[in-house]
Amino acid sequence: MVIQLSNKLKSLFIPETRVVVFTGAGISAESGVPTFRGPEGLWKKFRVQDLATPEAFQARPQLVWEWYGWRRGQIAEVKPNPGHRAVSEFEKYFVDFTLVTQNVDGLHDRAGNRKLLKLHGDIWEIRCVQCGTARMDFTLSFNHLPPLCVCGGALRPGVVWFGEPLPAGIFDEAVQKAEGCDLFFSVGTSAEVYPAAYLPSIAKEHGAYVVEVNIESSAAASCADEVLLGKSGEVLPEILNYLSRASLD
Ligand code: BJW
Repeated sequence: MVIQLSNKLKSLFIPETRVVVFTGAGISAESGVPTFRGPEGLWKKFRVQDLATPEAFQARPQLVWEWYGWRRGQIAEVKPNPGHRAVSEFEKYFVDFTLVTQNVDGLHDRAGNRKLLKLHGDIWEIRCVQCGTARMDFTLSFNHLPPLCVCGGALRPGVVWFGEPLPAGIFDEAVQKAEGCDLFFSVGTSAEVYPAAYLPSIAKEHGAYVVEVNIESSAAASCADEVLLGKSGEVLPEILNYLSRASLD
């Protein structure tokens, strides 16, 4: 695949450029993780209010756990794809680099990214609703649903449901990075869920060059300087090629 990049974008391919990559479910689609809002998206088959709100968990914790157990099982079977791997190479190339993800699947960690802000938590984390203790737990099935904490409280998936605040300090740090970057990539997100969806326009308002990578234009396109239409697993490795060539020049 050959994609056309503007000269402006190519001129930013130097290690000193401050870069933020903001990702959503689309980057994991090619690994086989379903997105939320596409024709095959999770929210076409399941109701948000039954599964992804604190009220749903309070009313039917077992159902919510079963659904997250099914998703954990799906994610355990898949691997990071070339899009994830390209983003982990970006982290090595740019001196000031931040990955801000809405994804909970852990595929960016598995691809090797370390400068990572997770806005919506992590499906592999479990947290007690009573004492707040959290830990990573890669167990696929539990003896009792909901599993219980040593304090006796119910354990829940460490993700952010609708109506819940984002993890303390994480969104503020993402805003700070968006405000201070020169180049902002919005990758594989519909940019419909707030406050995360403010980030592309925050970056733009503070002078960043904003590039969207998506199979179709999203809400983020309205503030993008450049829209690269295509699969992130093809477009991002292509950008990495340009970076590698730029570093040889
Ligand atoms: C490809 C591709 C390929 C496909 N290559 N591309 C204004 C301000 C603030 C809040 C609000 C507001 N307006 C409304 C709200 C409330 C609400 C909200 O945003 N609602 C909207 C739906 C209108 N927000 C919240 O409730 C948030 N919390 C909050 O606001 O708290 C306030 C508060 C403060 C203090 C006290 C109490 C409360 C929380 C939002 C939590 C979102 N949670 C989820 C579930 C996570 C757990 C789980 O996985 O189960 O997060 S919902 C779901 O959407 C998930 C995602 O991270 C998120 C975003 O979805 P994403 O990643 O963009 O996926 P899709 O499917 O939408 O898009 C995929 C894209 O990929 C598409 O564009 C495709 O084209 C593309 N694509 N294949 C490239 N191969």
